[in-house]
Amino acid sequence: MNLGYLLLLFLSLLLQSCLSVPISRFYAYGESTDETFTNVDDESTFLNLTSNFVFYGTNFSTVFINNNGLLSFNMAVEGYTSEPFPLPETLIAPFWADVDTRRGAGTVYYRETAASAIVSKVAQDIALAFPNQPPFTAKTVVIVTWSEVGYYEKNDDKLNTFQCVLATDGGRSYVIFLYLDDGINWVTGDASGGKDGIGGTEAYVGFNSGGQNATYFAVQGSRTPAVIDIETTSNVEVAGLWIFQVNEAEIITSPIGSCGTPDQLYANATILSYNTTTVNSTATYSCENGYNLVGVSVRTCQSSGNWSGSPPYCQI
Ligand SMILES: *[C@@H]1O[C@H](CO)[C@@H](O)[C@H](O)[C@H]1NC(C)=O
Ligand SMILES: *[C@@H]1O[C@H](CO)[C@@H](O)[C@H](O)[C@H]1NC(C)=O
Ligand SMILES: *[C@@H]1O[C@H](CO)[C@@H](O)[C@H](O)[C@H]1NC(C)=O
Ligand SMILES: *[C@@H]1O[C@H](CO)[C@@H](O)[C@H](O)[C@H]1NC(C)=O
Ligand SMILES: *[C@@H]1O[C@H](CO)[C@@H](O)[C@H](O)[C@H]1NC(C)=O
Ligand SMILES: *[C@@H]1O[C@H](CO)[C@@H](O)[C@H](O)[C@H]1NC(C)=O
Ligand SMILES: *[C@@H]1O[C@H](CO)[C@@H](O)[C@H](O)[C@H]1NC(C)=O
Ligand SMILES: [Ca+2]
Ligand SMILES: [Ca+2]
Repeated sequence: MNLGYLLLLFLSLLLQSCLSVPISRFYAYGESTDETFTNVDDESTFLNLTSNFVFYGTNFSTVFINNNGLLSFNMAVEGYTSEPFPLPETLIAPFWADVDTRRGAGTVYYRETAASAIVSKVAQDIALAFPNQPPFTAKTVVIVTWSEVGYYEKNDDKLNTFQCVLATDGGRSYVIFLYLDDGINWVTGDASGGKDGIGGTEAYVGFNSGGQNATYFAVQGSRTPAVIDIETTSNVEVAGLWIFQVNEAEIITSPIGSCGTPDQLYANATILSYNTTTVNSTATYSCENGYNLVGVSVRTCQSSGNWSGSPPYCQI
């Protein structure tokens, strides 16, 4: 390893630590403003909305909040093991896995609001994610926060903190997922094949239109071990922040960071650099001196939202 490489590594770590989601980046939540949902396992509640939320082209007036990291329309969904989309239910999955808040392992906060501070924070986030769209003024915003939640069965040794924000002006609708810096520490419950919150069937992150021929959008890493690092990935170049437009027939991901952080499948081939995560960005991989790289050394962010090729590895 030479000095230039170490410097690059240091700078990229520094950059990453600045552009992450601390608790102060979350939308305001708490006992004084929100309804809470605590000391439960697979339960659900709902909010009747003051303004319809348009999702995959359909108006919904009620949103169900399911304890297991999942929102749904039409009905509550109590499934605790994530299933691969497409599914018949209409779903928004910030982190669908077996949350268990019994024994005081966390709280789920939720509320609907049109407070001006929230509406302007949403406007800023939408402007960040969709810089070419006209300004957005939400009529209503739903904020659901899973704060330091444990996992089935009654485990509190590892806790997750994440938030899901729904915003609509009656026409355009957006969903924002926020994952706390270092805030995702388990991905599976004991009844989903996991042990100590790891392994088994991991959490799913994405959107599902529902119905007979459902369309869906899965965030890369869903239902894989990689989902434990979701607080380090992004589609807007802020680690842990994901922003989507959801009212059209297809989910629209932010064009500013479409590929997310490039993946490093093998520990022995490290990512030397990547400029951005937008379309046409490049990620360069390298090996230590004396080793040869097997596979492509440069991957390009494609408009499909995937890095081209697959991660390389190193051999003597
Ligand atoms: C929510 O809306 C449904 C259907 O319109 C109604 O039956 C129910 O009473 C409402 N619940 C609350 C808490 O407002
Ligand atoms: C949804 O409701 C709005 C009014 O809130 C209406 O203008 C719009 O046409 C409806 N859209 C659909 C797809 O039903
Ligand atoms: C779903 O797709 C099948 C096969 O393409 C088709 O026969 C069916 O009519 C579709 N159903 C709906 C509700 O669109
Ligand atoms: C992008 O990668 C995902 C899996 O991570 C895969 O399901 C999808 O088909 C890929 N898309 C394209 C266009 O290659
Ligand atoms: C990416 O590069 C291709 C080929 O050079 C070009 O056609 C396309 O417009 C570029 N896309 C963006 C978003 O820059
Ligand atoms: C990233 O770097 C590559 C190679 O230098 C360059 O071709 C590409 O345009 C850059 N992309 C962005 C988005 O800066
Ligand atoms: C690097 O990792 C790959 C995949 O695990 C392995 O096949 C390869 O032998 C490793 N190379 C070295 C030099 O350890
Ligand atoms: Ca549960
Ligand atoms: Ca993590």
